[in-house]
Amino acid sequence: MKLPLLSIFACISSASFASAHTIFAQLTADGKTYAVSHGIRTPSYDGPQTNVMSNNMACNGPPNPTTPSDKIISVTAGTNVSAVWRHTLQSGPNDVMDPGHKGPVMAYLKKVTNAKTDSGVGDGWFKIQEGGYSNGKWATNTVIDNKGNQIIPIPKCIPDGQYLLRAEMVALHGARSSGGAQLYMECAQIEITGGTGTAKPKTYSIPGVYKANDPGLLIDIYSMKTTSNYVIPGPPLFTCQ
Ligand SMILES: [Cu+2]
Repeated sequence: MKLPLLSIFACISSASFASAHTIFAQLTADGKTYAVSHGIRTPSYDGPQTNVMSNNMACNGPPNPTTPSDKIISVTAGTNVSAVWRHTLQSGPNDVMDPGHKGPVMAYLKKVTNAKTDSGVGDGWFKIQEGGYSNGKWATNTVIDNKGNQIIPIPKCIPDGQYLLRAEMVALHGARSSGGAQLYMECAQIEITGGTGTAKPKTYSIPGVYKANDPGLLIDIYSMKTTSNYVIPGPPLFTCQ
């Protein structure tokens, strides 16, 4: 008698998670909030990537095919931008993601020649923002509480030019088994001005920054305590000196 009941419960709970994924839908930069999908390669389906070795780790893609954008958003170096996350492209600020989706939040930049056409796949990425777990609260829940806004400081010391801005949220509710982490990411096409260009960030490849068995991706979050230490996946955070 117990097995069918458990199966039914598993179906219901995974269905509720499936309906509660998320998309980096729009960008706020230099005080302006752009329209949904303006300058961002958004998918119509809000599903995750789960294979960290896939090229679709860079800027999303099948099974969540993205739509190209012919827009580039101008961003001033040394300011904060906000990646705005929504459950779907039609959702509002109170529907960001199921709060049961708990995990780290990160942002990366890649300098490119043409932000409209560069696939993002391969070397060139550096991490400019990250949040993990502190005092019992996950960075994803901070974004949800902040109406979907992921605040990302754009370094002052990098060179001007076109970049891809990759914002990412990771949900670890299924991460007890390898490949169970759900990674959500989209790439915005931006042009940075006002940078000093004094720094040359060390860069990394996507795919490549994550391994399926990274301690931050293969983890039972339900066994964690308020004081538990959590290791954010990916390369070290780049900061200006
Ligand atoms: Cu989900």
